[in-house]
Amino acid sequence: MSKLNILRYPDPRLHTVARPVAQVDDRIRRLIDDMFETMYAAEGVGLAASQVDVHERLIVIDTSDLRNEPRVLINPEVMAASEEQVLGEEGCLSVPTVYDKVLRPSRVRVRALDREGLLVEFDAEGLLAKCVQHEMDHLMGTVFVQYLSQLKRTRIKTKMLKQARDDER
Ligand code: GNR
Ligand code: NI
Repeated sequence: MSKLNILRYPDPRLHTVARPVAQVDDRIRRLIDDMFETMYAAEGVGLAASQVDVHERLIVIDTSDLRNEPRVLINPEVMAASEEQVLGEEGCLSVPTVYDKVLRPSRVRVRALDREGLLVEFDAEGLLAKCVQHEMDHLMGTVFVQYLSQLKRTRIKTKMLKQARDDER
């Protein structure tokens, strides 16, 4: 297994639209293992393949407290979303140190393939619902800061570019 490099906003590659996974094979399962290693090392609750510069529709998630409930979503689809929306705090491993509120449906029904290529369908609410929607946005090339005001986004870009410069020293 290997830990992968996570792209940082405003890297333009984060805005690539991912294509469906054609075949759930050993190559995809190796990528899944590497993504879990990367996500757990970074202490995130989810990671989209887009964030590690692989533009295929694949997400790993673990929203459990004990970090022992890995969940794989391949070619995920939202089958239904609640009318009710909630404002929830979000963060992103591609935008470290930035947290802000985003308005999203409070519950979603999701259909996807698992690591064996089998169809799974489940209802998500709370942190899992936020996380699934946040990760599916990544697959569409959207980073949560795009929902914030232009002023906030400009400030975030400046902060990220400064952080990247400081990291190089
Ligand atoms: O670790 C993460 N926490 C989080 C908190 C609220 C809503 C979404 C997330 S996902 C994020 C990891 C990440 O960047 N996934 O793309
Ligand atoms: Ni993210």
